[in-house]
Amino acid sequence: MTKPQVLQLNPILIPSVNDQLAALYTVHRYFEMADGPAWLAAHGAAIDAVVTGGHTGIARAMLEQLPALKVVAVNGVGTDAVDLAYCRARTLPVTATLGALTEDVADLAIGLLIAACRNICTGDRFVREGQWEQFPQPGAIPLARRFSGMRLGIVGMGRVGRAVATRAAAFGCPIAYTDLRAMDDVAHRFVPTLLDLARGSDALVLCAAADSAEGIVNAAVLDALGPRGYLVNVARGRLVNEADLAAAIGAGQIAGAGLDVFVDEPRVPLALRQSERTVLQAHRASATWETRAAMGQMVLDSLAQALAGERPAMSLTT
Ligand code: 8YV
Repeated sequence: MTKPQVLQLNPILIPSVNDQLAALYTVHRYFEMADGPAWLAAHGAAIDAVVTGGHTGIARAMLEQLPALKVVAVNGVGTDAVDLAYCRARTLPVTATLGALTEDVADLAIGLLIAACRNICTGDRFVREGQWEQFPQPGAIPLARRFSGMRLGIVGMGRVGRAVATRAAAFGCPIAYTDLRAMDDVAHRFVPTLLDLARGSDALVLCAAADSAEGIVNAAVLDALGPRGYLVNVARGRLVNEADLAAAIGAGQIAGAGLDVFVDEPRVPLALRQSERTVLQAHRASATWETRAAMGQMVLDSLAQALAGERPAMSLTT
Protein backbone atom coordinates (compact mmCIF):
# COMPACT_ATOMS: atom_id res chain seq x y z
CA MET A 1 0.00 0.00 0.00
CA THR A 2 1.37 3.42 -0.84
CA LYS A 3 2.01 5.71 2.06
CA PRO A 4 0.16 9.03 2.40
CA GLN A 5 2.18 12.00 1.15
CA VAL A 6 3.14 14.69 3.65
CA LEU A 7 4.49 18.09 2.67
CA GLN A 8 6.63 19.46 5.50
CA LEU A 9 7.22 23.22 5.45
CA ASN A 10 9.38 23.56 8.57
CA PRO A 11 12.04 21.38 10.21
CA ILE A 12 11.11 19.36 13.30
CA LEU A 13 13.97 19.09 15.79
CA ILE A 14 13.03 15.87 17.60
CA PRO A 15 14.67 12.89 15.84
CA SER A 16 12.09 10.33 17.02
CA VAL A 17 9.28 12.46 15.56
CA ASN A 18 11.08 12.65 12.22
CA ASP A 19 11.65 8.88 12.35
CA GLN A 20 7.95 8.24 12.91
CA LEU A 21 6.97 10.64 10.15
CA ALA A 22 9.34 8.86 7.76
CA ALA A 23 8.08 5.42 8.81
CA LEU A 24 4.42 6.24 8.28
CA TYR A 25 4.47 8.68 5.38
CA THR A 26 6.34 9.77 2.31
CA VAL A 27 7.66 13.08 3.57
CA HIS A 28 8.58 15.89 1.18
CA ARG A 29 10.73 18.49 2.93
CA TYR A 30 9.75 21.72 1.21
CA PHE A 31 12.30 23.76 3.16
CA GLU A 32 15.12 21.71 1.60
CA MET A 33 13.91 21.88 -2.00
CA ALA A 34 15.96 23.80 -4.54
CA ASP A 35 12.82 24.92 -6.42
CA GLY A 36 9.82 24.50 -4.12
CA PRO A 37 7.25 26.24 -6.34
CA ALA A 38 8.17 24.08 -9.37
CA TRP A 39 7.94 20.92 -7.23
CA LEU A 40 4.57 22.04 -5.92
CA ALA A 41 3.21 22.68 -9.40
CA ALA A 42 4.26 19.15 -10.44
CA HIS A 43 3.30 17.20 -7.30
CA GLY A 44 0.87 19.33 -5.25
CA ALA A 45 -2.18 17.37 -6.40
CA ALA A 46 -0.92 14.23 -4.62
CA ILE A 47 -0.29 15.76 -1.20
CA ASP A 48 -2.49 14.42 1.62
CA ALA A 49 -1.20 16.43 4.58
CA VAL A 50 0.86 19.49 5.45
CA VAL A 51 3.04 19.90 8.53
CA THR A 52 4.10 23.46 9.23
CA GLY A 53 5.23 25.76 12.04
CA GLY A 54 3.14 28.37 13.82
CA HIS A 55 5.08 31.30 12.46
CA THR A 56 5.33 29.85 8.92
CA GLY A 57 1.73 28.66 8.57
CA ILE A 58 0.78 28.15 4.94
CA ALA A 59 -0.02 30.64 2.22
CA ARG A 60 -3.49 30.55 0.76
CA ALA A 61 -1.96 30.26 -2.73
CA MET A 62 -0.18 27.07 -1.64
CA LEU A 63 -3.36 25.62 -0.14
CA GLU A 64 -5.06 26.20 -3.49
CA GLN A 65 -2.41 24.01 -5.13
CA LEU A 66 -3.19 21.11 -2.79
CA PRO A 67 -6.65 19.87 -3.83
CA ALA A 68 -6.38 16.47 -2.08
CA LEU A 69 -5.27 17.91 1.25
CA LYS A 70 -6.89 16.33 4.31
CA VAL A 71 -5.17 18.21 7.14
CA VAL A 72 -2.84 21.11 7.95
CA ALA A 73 -1.02 20.14 11.15
CA VAL A 74 0.56 23.21 12.73
CA ASN A 75 3.51 22.35 14.95
CA GLY A 76 2.69 25.30 17.17
CA VAL A 77 -0.17 27.07 18.82
CA GLY A 78 -0.45 30.24 16.74
CA THR A 79 -2.50 29.81 13.59
CA ASP A 80 -2.43 33.43 12.44
CA ALA A 81 -0.41 32.46 9.36
CA VAL A 82 -3.15 30.13 8.10
CA ASP A 83 -6.34 31.37 6.44
CA LEU A 84 -8.71 29.61 8.84
CA ALA A 85 -11.87 30.94 7.17
CA TYR A 86 -10.76 29.49 3.83
CA CYS A 87 -9.92 26.14 5.47
CA ARG A 88 -13.27 26.10 7.26
CA ALA A 89 -15.05 26.68 3.96
CA ARG A 90 -13.09 23.72 2.52
CA THR A 91 -13.88 21.63 5.65
CA LEU A 92 -10.16 21.18 5.98
CA PRO A 93 -8.95 20.50 9.52
CA VAL A 94 -6.23 22.85 10.74
CA THR A 95 -4.74 21.48 13.95
CA ALA A 96 -2.53 23.15 16.57
CA THR A 97 -0.54 21.81 19.51
CA LEU A 98 -2.94 23.20 22.07
CA GLY A 99 -1.62 23.21 25.62
CA ALA A 100 1.78 21.66 24.81
CA LEU A 101 3.89 24.79 25.06
CA THR A 102 2.06 26.86 27.67
CA GLU A 103 4.52 26.33 30.52
CA ASP A 104 7.67 26.92 28.48
CA VAL A 105 6.38 30.10 26.88
CA ALA A 106 5.31 31.46 30.26
CA ASP A 107 8.70 30.51 31.74
CA LEU A 108 10.49 32.43 29.01
CA ALA A 109 8.23 35.46 29.45
CA ILE A 110 9.19 35.68 33.12
CA GLY A 111 12.83 34.98 32.26
CA LEU A 112 12.91 37.77 29.69
CA LEU A 113 11.31 40.21 32.10
CA ILE A 114 13.72 39.41 34.91
CA ALA A 115 16.64 39.53 32.46
CA ALA A 116 15.50 42.93 31.17
CA CYS A 117 14.85 44.62 34.49
CA ARG A 118 17.89 43.09 36.27
CA ASN A 119 20.21 43.75 33.28
CA ILE A 120 21.29 40.11 33.31
CA CYS A 121 22.62 40.15 29.74
CA THR A 122 24.49 43.42 30.27
CA GLY A 123 26.06 41.93 33.40
CA ASP A 124 26.94 38.74 31.56
CA ARG A 125 28.70 40.70 28.79
CA PHE A 126 30.48 42.83 31.41
CA VAL A 127 32.01 39.77 33.05
CA ARG A 128 32.51 37.73 29.86
CA GLU A 129 34.34 40.52 28.04
CA GLY A 130 36.75 41.12 30.92
CA GLN A 131 35.33 44.55 31.70
CA TRP A 132 34.85 43.77 35.41
CA GLU A 133 38.64 43.62 35.86
CA GLN A 134 39.00 46.90 34.01
CA PHE A 135 36.20 48.65 35.90
CA PRO A 136 35.99 46.96 39.32
CA GLN A 137 34.18 49.81 41.05
CA PRO A 138 30.61 48.78 42.14
CA GLY A 139 28.98 51.59 40.15
CA ALA A 140 30.38 50.41 36.81
CA ILE A 141 26.99 48.87 36.02
CA PRO A 142 23.95 50.99 36.91
CA LEU A 143 21.58 49.72 39.58
CA ALA A 144 18.80 47.55 38.23
CA ARG A 145 15.08 47.42 38.83
CA ARG A 146 13.27 45.02 41.18
CA PHE A 147 11.01 42.47 39.51
CA SER A 148 9.19 41.13 42.58
CA GLY A 149 6.09 43.20 43.16
CA MET A 150 6.03 44.82 39.72
CA ARG A 151 2.56 45.62 38.43
CA LEU A 152 2.08 43.27 35.50
CA GLY A 153 -0.29 43.94 32.60
CA ILE A 154 -1.03 40.78 30.65
CA VAL A 155 -2.27 41.23 27.11
CA GLY A 156 -4.25 38.13 26.15
CA MET A 157 -5.51 35.94 29.00
CA GLY A 158 -5.46 32.60 27.21
CA ARG A 159 -3.42 29.58 28.30
CA VAL A 160 -0.08 31.40 28.20
CA GLY A 161 -1.40 34.60 29.80
CA ARG A 162 -2.81 32.60 32.68
CA ALA A 163 0.44 30.67 33.14
CA VAL A 164 2.36 33.97 33.22
CA ALA A 165 -0.09 35.25 35.84
CA THR A 166 0.42 32.15 38.02
CA ARG A 167 4.19 32.63 37.94
CA ALA A 168 4.05 36.39 38.50
CA ALA A 169 1.69 35.93 41.46
CA ALA A 170 4.41 33.85 43.15
CA PHE A 171 6.68 36.91 42.85
CA GLY A 172 4.07 39.07 44.56
CA CYS A 173 3.17 40.96 41.37
CA PRO A 174 -0.24 42.64 41.23
CA ILE A 175 -1.80 41.48 37.95
CA ALA A 176 -4.24 43.07 35.55
CA TYR A 177 -5.13 42.01 32.03
CA THR A 178 -6.83 43.01 28.86
CA ASP A 179 -8.49 40.82 26.26
CA LEU A 180 -11.46 40.99 23.91
CA ARG A 181 -13.68 40.58 26.98
CA ALA A 182 -13.46 40.02 30.73
CA MET A 183 -13.25 36.35 31.68
CA ASP A 184 -15.48 34.89 34.38
CA ASP A 185 -12.91 32.31 35.41
CA VAL A 186 -10.05 34.80 35.87
CA ALA A 187 -9.78 36.50 39.25
CA HIS A 188 -7.40 39.24 38.10
CA ARG A 189 -8.51 42.78 37.30
CA PHE A 190 -9.80 43.27 33.75
CA VAL A 191 -8.88 46.55 32.03
CA PRO A 192 -10.91 47.13 28.86
CA THR A 193 -8.28 49.08 26.92
CA LEU A 194 -4.63 48.38 26.27
CA LEU A 195 -3.84 52.05 26.74
CA ASP A 196 -5.24 52.04 30.28
CA LEU A 197 -3.52 48.75 31.04
CA ALA A 198 -0.19 50.23 29.91
CA ARG A 199 -0.77 53.34 32.03
CA GLY A 200 -1.25 51.25 35.18
CA SER A 201 1.51 48.68 34.59
CA ASP A 202 5.25 48.45 35.23
CA ALA A 203 5.48 45.75 32.58
CA LEU A 204 3.27 44.63 29.72
CA VAL A 205 3.51 40.98 28.71
CA LEU A 206 2.13 40.12 25.28
CA CYS A 207 0.51 36.68 25.18
CA ALA A 208 -2.25 37.37 22.65
CA ALA A 209 -3.08 35.72 19.34
CA ALA A 210 -2.14 37.97 16.44
CA ASP A 211 -5.00 37.04 14.11
CA SER A 212 -6.59 40.49 14.24
CA ALA A 213 -4.35 42.54 16.52
CA GLU A 214 -1.64 43.92 14.26
CA GLY A 215 0.36 46.82 15.68
CA ILE A 216 -1.73 47.18 18.84
CA VAL A 217 1.38 48.13 20.82
CA ASN A 218 2.13 51.48 19.20
CA ALA A 219 3.73 54.79 20.18
CA ALA A 220 0.73 55.82 22.31
CA VAL A 221 0.79 52.53 24.28
CA LEU A 222 4.57 52.73 24.78
CA ASP A 223 4.20 56.32 25.90
CA ALA A 224 1.55 55.22 28.42
CA LEU A 225 3.87 52.46 29.67
CA GLY A 226 6.41 55.18 30.33
CA PRO A 227 10.14 55.51 31.07
CA ARG A 228 10.02 52.99 33.95
CA GLY A 229 8.00 50.46 31.98
CA TYR A 230 9.05 47.18 30.34
CA LEU A 231 7.60 45.30 27.39
CA VAL A 232 7.80 41.53 26.95
CA ASN A 233 6.65 39.77 23.79
CA VAL A 234 6.42 35.98 23.58
CA ALA A 235 3.45 35.96 21.19
CA ARG A 236 3.91 37.42 17.71
CA GLY A 237 6.11 40.26 16.49
CA ARG A 238 3.36 41.92 14.55
CA LEU A 239 1.37 42.70 17.69
CA VAL A 240 3.92 45.49 18.05
CA ASN A 241 4.59 48.44 15.78
CA GLU A 242 8.30 47.67 15.65
CA ALA A 243 9.33 51.08 14.32
CA ASP A 244 7.54 52.71 17.27
CA LEU A 245 9.22 50.26 19.67
CA ALA A 246 12.69 50.87 18.20
CA ALA A 247 12.15 54.63 18.54
CA ALA A 248 10.91 54.30 22.14
CA ILE A 249 13.85 52.05 23.11
CA GLY A 250 16.34 54.39 21.43
CA ALA A 251 14.93 57.46 23.17
CA GLY A 252 14.51 55.82 26.59
CA GLN A 253 10.74 56.32 26.40
CA ILE A 254 10.40 52.88 27.96
CA ALA A 255 12.91 51.26 30.31
CA GLY A 256 13.45 48.07 28.37
CA ALA A 257 12.07 45.15 26.41
CA GLY A 258 12.41 41.36 26.38
CA LEU A 259 11.56 40.08 22.93
CA ASP A 260 11.32 36.54 21.58
CA VAL A 261 9.40 37.41 18.40
CA PHE A 262 9.73 40.01 15.65
CA VAL A 263 7.77 41.31 12.69
CA ASP A 264 10.05 39.97 9.95
CA GLU A 265 11.98 37.06 11.48
CA PRO A 266 14.88 36.44 11.31
CA ARG A 267 15.47 40.14 10.63
CA VAL A 268 15.59 42.28 13.77
CA PRO A 269 15.84 46.07 13.60
CA LEU A 270 19.34 47.34 14.33
CA ALA A 271 18.07 49.74 16.99
CA LEU A 272 16.74 46.79 19.00
CA ARG A 273 19.92 44.76 18.48
CA GLN A 274 22.23 47.55 19.54
CA SER A 275 20.44 48.68 22.66
CA GLU A 276 21.44 47.67 26.19
CA ARG A 277 17.76 48.06 27.11
CA THR A 278 16.73 44.97 25.15
CA VAL A 279 17.06 41.25 25.80
CA LEU A 280 16.53 39.29 22.60
CA GLN A 281 15.77 35.68 21.71
CA ALA A 282 15.43 33.98 18.33
CA HIS A 283 11.78 32.83 18.66
CA ARG A 284 12.71 30.17 21.20
CA ALA A 285 9.88 30.20 23.74
CA SER A 286 8.69 26.67 22.91
CA ALA A 287 12.17 25.38 22.06
CA THR A 288 12.80 22.79 24.79
CA TRP A 289 13.16 19.05 24.29
CA GLU A 290 10.15 18.44 26.50
CA THR A 291 7.79 20.80 24.72
CA ARG A 292 8.93 20.07 21.18
CA ALA A 293 8.58 16.33 21.83
CA ALA A 294 5.03 16.86 23.11
CA MET A 295 4.24 19.12 20.13
CA GLY A 296 5.65 16.56 17.69
CA GLN A 297 3.49 13.82 19.20
CA MET A 298 0.41 16.03 18.76
CA VAL A 299 1.32 16.59 15.12
CA LEU A 300 1.68 12.82 14.62
CA ASP A 301 -1.68 12.23 16.33
CA SER A 302 -3.41 14.88 14.22
CA LEU A 303 -2.04 13.42 10.99
CA ALA A 304 -3.06 9.89 12.00
CA GLN A 305 -6.58 10.97 12.94
CA ALA A 306 -7.17 13.05 9.82
CA LEU A 307 -5.73 10.46 7.45
CA ALA A 308 -7.93 7.78 9.05
CA GLY A 309 -10.93 9.92 8.13
CA GLU A 310 -11.58 11.08 11.71
CA ARG A 311 -11.96 14.63 12.95
CA PRO A 312 -8.60 15.47 14.60
CA ALA A 313 -9.05 16.20 18.30
CA MET A 314 -7.01 19.40 17.95
CA SER A 315 -8.81 20.72 14.87
CA LEU A 316 -9.69 24.41 14.99
CA THR A 317 -11.69 24.49 11.77
CA THR A 318 -13.83 21.36 11.59
C1 8YV B 1 7.20 27.68 17.33
C2 8YV B 1 5.14 29.24 17.63
O1 8YV B 1 8.40 28.37 17.27
O2 8YV B 1 3.51 27.92 18.69
C3 8YV B 1 3.74 28.83 17.92
O3 8YV B 1 2.82 29.45 17.37
O4 8YV B 1 5.36 30.20 17.01
C4 8YV B 1 6.28 28.44 18.19
O5 8YV B 1 5.93 27.59 19.18
C5 8YV B 1 6.92 27.14 16.00
O6 8YV B 1 5.59 26.91 15.73
C6 8YV B 1 7.76 25.89 15.82
O7 8YV B 1 7.38 25.20 14.72
